[in-house]
Amino acid sequence: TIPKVQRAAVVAQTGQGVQVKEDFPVKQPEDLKPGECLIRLHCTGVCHTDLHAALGDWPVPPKVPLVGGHEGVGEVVAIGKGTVDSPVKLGDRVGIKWIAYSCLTCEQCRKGLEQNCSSVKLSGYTTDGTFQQYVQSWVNVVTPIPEGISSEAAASVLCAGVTVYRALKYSRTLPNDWVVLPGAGGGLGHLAVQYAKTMGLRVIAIDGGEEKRKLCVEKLGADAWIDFTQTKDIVAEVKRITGGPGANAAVVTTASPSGYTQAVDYLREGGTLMAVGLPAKAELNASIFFTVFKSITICGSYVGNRQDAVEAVNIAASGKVQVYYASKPLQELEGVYDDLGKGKIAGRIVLTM
Ligand code: 8ID
Ligand code: ZN
Repeated sequence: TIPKVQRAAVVAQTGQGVQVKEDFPVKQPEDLKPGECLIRLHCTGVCHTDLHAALGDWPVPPKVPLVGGHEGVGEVVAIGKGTVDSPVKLGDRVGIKWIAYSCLTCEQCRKGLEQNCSSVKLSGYTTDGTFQQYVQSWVNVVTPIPEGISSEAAASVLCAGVTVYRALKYSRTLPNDWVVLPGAGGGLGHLAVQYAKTMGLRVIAIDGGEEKRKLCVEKLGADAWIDFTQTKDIVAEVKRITGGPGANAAVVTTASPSGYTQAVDYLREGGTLMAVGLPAKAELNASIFFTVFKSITICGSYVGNRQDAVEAVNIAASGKVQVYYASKPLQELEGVYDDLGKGKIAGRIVLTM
């Protein structure tokens, strides 16, 4: 049976913290429209995006009151009456990602850019997300979770994994190429190191501090490490590591603009900069002359579509990518935000319900 109320972490107004409520309403099965479903969540990852949402620091504001969260895994407990041809059934284990809903018929959806659907809904931003025990979703958009991966590990793949997998997929790199990963010790970055290795790339991990160095180099097998808090000339260091010409690509996943500075300068001719991290108010500074003269490509890469999600989850379920996470109860979300803001979390935090 589905309860009428539940535990949820609610942002009443952006910039004013989160309150954990025990009496937040649960969408009832009889209120689901055709195509909608209800998921009982096992757990949810906490992405730096959720902190941006709680702070309201992005140029596009979230809804309020807001239940954040977009890395949820749970099981389907209800499907809206009148739903036809559902790809999932009651009891299936599924994932909730940032793209909560896309129409699948508009121009962008037809092109596979479901992220840019003209009627897109975003989990934990424009529709309530996964920091609650029950979340309403859509049968055509949830990600099936295969056996061979725990719900906790699958959770972080649904945003962090999907996003870096897609960014690497479109980074125009070939096996043995060098990729630079500023933010490598964070939630997105630590998965980027592993997807990159799986794709046969050589990895230069950039982040700060001994814990993140250990994670990137000793646990995940990054080929080289640069501590941005200690290395003065990052461009020279990347060039030295690559034997002179610089890296073939960079996938930047820092939540601060500093991860972007000099990226164009340490790329070799023909290189690609994949912009992923979303600092609140920042401009991308690149020399127009050298962007042209070196034939540099600069791309924005935004989460991924359903196929990217299936591919990223399947690679993780095959054991090639491991999520390094610590579990905490949902009630500790506020403290997790503090740590994320200070850059203190190596890997991911996964909240249990
Ligand atoms: O679709 C997208 N493009 C997408 C999807 C998901 C998340 C974008 N994001 C965005 C988030 O909104 C956030 O702005 O990516 C950014 C990173 O998210 P995250 O991985 O969840 O954050 P984190 O765990 O805090 O990791 C960030 C890492 O960057 C390091 C920090 O030490 C941390 O490990 N870092 C920073 I801050 N400045 C750095 C610098 N100058 C740096 N590493 C290297 N050089
Ligand atoms: Zn995210």
